[in-house]
Amino acid sequence: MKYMDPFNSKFNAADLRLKPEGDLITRHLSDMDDMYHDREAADELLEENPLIYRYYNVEVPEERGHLAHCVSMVFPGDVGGEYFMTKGHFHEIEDTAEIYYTIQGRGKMLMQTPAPESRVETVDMLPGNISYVPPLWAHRTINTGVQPLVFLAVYPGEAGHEYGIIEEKGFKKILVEEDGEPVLKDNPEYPD
Ligand code: PAN
Ligand code: ZN
Repeated sequence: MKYMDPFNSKFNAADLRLKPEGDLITRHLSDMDDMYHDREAADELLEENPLIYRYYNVEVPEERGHLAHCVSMVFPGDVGGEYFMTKGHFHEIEDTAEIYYTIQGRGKMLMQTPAPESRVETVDMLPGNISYVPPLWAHRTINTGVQPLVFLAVYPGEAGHEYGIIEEKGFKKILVEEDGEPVLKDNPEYPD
């Protein structure tokens, strides 16, 4: 392994930007509209095509020994009652874990084990919470609040991201707002 020089990144809470910016990824509704279960509501909101989330990947080599890290922010909003959320993924190298540290906002992380068990758990994401994603669990971040949900994530450099399974099947549960509260419900489209 080669030496790499130590460095800082700085997150500015006032403008929600990271410096140096690294690799900035933005996800608008059009990047994930078929992940929401209310097709009509998604189509209506597509005219506006809101920014759902963005994340800054600090540039470190994607290899074993390094710790990839990134600051993400999921904006507040919903599609037919289903909160704005990340796409969600498994790690390509399945036995790699991850730590999320919530900086600001309010939300939940939805996690699920691989089929056929497909066991679902959620943990609260509140400022100061350190959330552990154990190896094997798919994870999606959901903003249930009115401010951007901002968090730092740290994971092994070699982990990689597998989006296909979630794109195809979704999660077994969805998080929707009912009477102003988040309620976890069965995903009606989840295959048996
Ligand atoms: C996070 C996520 C980030 C964006 O850094 O990659 O929040 O979510 P999606 O990758 O699901 O679009 C992470 O879990 N990295 O492994
Ligand atoms: Zn991850």
